[in-house]
Formats: sequence, C-alpha cells, structure tokens
Amino acid sequence: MKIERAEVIVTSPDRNFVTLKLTTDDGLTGLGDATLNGRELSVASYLSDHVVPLLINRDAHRIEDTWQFLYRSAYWRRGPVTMAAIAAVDVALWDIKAKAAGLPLYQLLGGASRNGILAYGHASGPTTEALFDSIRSHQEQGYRAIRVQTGVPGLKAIYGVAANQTAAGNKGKRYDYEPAQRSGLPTEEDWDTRAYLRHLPTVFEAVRNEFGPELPLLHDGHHRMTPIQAAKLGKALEPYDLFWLEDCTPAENQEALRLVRQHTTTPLAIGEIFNTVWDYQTLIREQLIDYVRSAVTHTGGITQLKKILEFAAQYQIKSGIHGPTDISPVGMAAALHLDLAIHNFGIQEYMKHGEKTNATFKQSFTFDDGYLHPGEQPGIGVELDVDEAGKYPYQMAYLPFNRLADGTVHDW
Ligand code: CS2
Ligand code: MG
Repeated sequence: MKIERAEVIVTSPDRNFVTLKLTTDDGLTGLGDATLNGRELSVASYLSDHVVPLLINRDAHRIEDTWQFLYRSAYWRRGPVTMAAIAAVDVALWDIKAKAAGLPLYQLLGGASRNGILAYGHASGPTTEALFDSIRSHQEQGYRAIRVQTGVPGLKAIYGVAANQTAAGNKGKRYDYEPAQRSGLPTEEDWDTRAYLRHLPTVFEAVRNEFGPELPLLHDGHHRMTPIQAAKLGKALEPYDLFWLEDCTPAENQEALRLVRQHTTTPLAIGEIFNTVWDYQTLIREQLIDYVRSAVTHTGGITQLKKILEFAAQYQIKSGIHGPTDISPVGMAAALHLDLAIHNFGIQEYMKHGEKTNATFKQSFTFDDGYLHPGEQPGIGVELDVDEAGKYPYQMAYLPFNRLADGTVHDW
C-alpha cells in the first residue's frame, strides 16, 4: 500500500489549523494535525516544501521506519516545527493502518484499558464570583475535573481568563479562552509574580469552601515563576489538595524542578512545550514530575509519545495530554486513542472546539458525563470536509507576550 498523494490543508474556521491528508494507492486516507499556535505556516511549509516529496510512493505501513527516516535524515533534529511535521505524518499513517485493519486505532495500541477517559475543562474568571459561575457552568456540561484560572488584582489581562466574562449580560454564558489573537501583532500583557503569589491561594481557599474537598482542581502556572517562587506556591496550595500545578517554572533546565520538589508535595505537570523524550529525561528519571503534558501533535506523534509514556510508566508518572483548542480535532482524537490504551493514564485536557471547527472536522469521539471516548470508527475517527475548510482562509494570529512593570520581557 503506497502513499499516492499528500496534501497540506490550512484552514481557519474558529482559529488556524494545519492538517496533513495522506491518500494511498488503494484509496485509504489518513489525517494528521500539524498545528503550532502562532507559527502555523512554518510547519505547513516544512511539510509542503520538504516532507511531502519524501512521502510519495513510500510504503504506508512502515510507520516506525518513516518516523526514523524523517527524524534522522533531516539531520537537524528536534524542535517544535520539525516534531509537529513528523507528528502529522505519523498520525496520518496510524489512521491509515487502523482503517486498513478495519479497527479503531486504540485496538492497534493494545485495546482499551478503561471504559472512558476522564477529562478536565477550563473554568476561569476575573473575579471570584465570575470564577464560581464558570466552574458551575463546566459542572453543568458534565466535567468532573476543573482547571481554575483567575484574574489577579492590579493586572489588566492574564493567561487563561476570558476578558469579556463580566461584561453586562454575559453572566453564566460559556467562555473559552482563545489566546491567539487575530489582531496583527502580538498583544502585550502585564505580569507581577508577587501579586499572583499573594492572590492565588486565597482563590483556591474560596473555591474549596464553595465546592468542597472532592472536586479535582488543576491550575496552570504557565511557566511564569522562578523555581523558588514555584516551590513557595506549591507549598501554599497544599491545603487545597490540587490534582496538579502545571508548568510552575520554565523547564528547559530540568534540574530546576529539584528545588520545587524539595519544598512541596503538590503534584507537578510539565511538558506541553516539549518535543522529544530528551526534554523529559531528568524530570522522569529523578521523579521530578507526576504528569507528562505533551500533546501527540507537538511530540512527534503517537509513535514517540507512546514511548515517552512507557518510559514515564516505569516511574509511576502518568499522562496528562495537552488538549486546548489549538490542538485540532485530529490531534485530540489521536490523543484519545492513546489515552484509552495506555495503562498509566492520568487525565485528558479538553477545551471544546467552536461550531465552525466542528463542521469542518467531522468527529466520532464523544464527551459524556465527564468522560471522553474516541469512538469505534476504523482509524482515528475524524474526517476533514475539504470544501468546508476552503471557506476559511488562514488569518495571521499571534500569542500575547508579557512585560514586567519595569519593561522586562517575561514568560507568557
Ligand atoms: C495552555 C495552553 O491548555 C494549556 O494548558 O497552556 O492553552 C497554551 O497556552 C496554548 O496551547 C498555547 O498555544
Ligand atoms: Mg498549559
């Protein structure tokens, strides 16, 4: 079964997505997500200009060989662009292999290890009252685990909090926070870690008082603290029994987490901006994290993320796959097949896509009573409506960035 055609489809229904569509000589098709938020066209070009010519006439069944070929023959390895491009090819080939077998992909990954995939949703609010509303709205949608992001007094805009939540007449309406703005250049936001460290524990105290001790609560520090600040926050949040504190400090220097680990037992999740197993080596081997946050789309596909999770399993570290709206329905579906099959599953992030996106990407995965399931369709269970996609041309969109009060650029 040879790869006969490879198309790179860029569309922008509710936001930009890059999708690779492979077609074999016996008419099977496979999809792979290659969306890198704010840098989408770089991966589209890497695929169209450099990878597609290498795929035509390749044996579609040789997934591992194709992975190794694309990783090693490029000479220039790793990095978000390369690994998103390889991920798209990898998932498209797994989609084709599962369709050829007439099975949903999770069956090729070892079959189901559970009946459903626990998901968490994004609740947020500039005020505690708005946050409570958002948590209730997510519980009404069925979410059994909730990520809490909150405004900080004195800061104008902050990661994870939809700005228009408190506007008149918007009370109780669902708000999903979409960070990439289609407004030309990146938006500048302000940040103050000390104000955040003073405020956040008071918010979790209020949430626990309001919603009780059982509800699994998560928080994303979004790479903004130094190791000692992260240690301090982890300790201050211990009374509120978080499911995890995510990206508490930038982890290029993996050893930085040793200091955090010394001071707190709050579970730590890291990895959504990682691209290869090497980014995790010290973190996993020294038991410095509890959850692997990589997305299939940004980590070289199912082939590599499965290996990372098997490595993590030796250390009882679980999955917490990244699932915001900038992971397309194709990337989300691929993650769900992995989530259902692996043993060391922890939780799956699930931000719902918009209506135009759902009309463009026909999905068979379901969300019911707090649990996701990839469905029983052969393959990954997502089909791209190319005509629908054609209605939404790419629109330049950048992620915001941060500056401190003295003008210094800071992690966003
Ligand atoms: C976030 C993401 O969902 C998360 O955990 O960290 O929303 C992240 O900000 C975006 O994926 C950036 O594109
Ligand atoms: Mg995150």
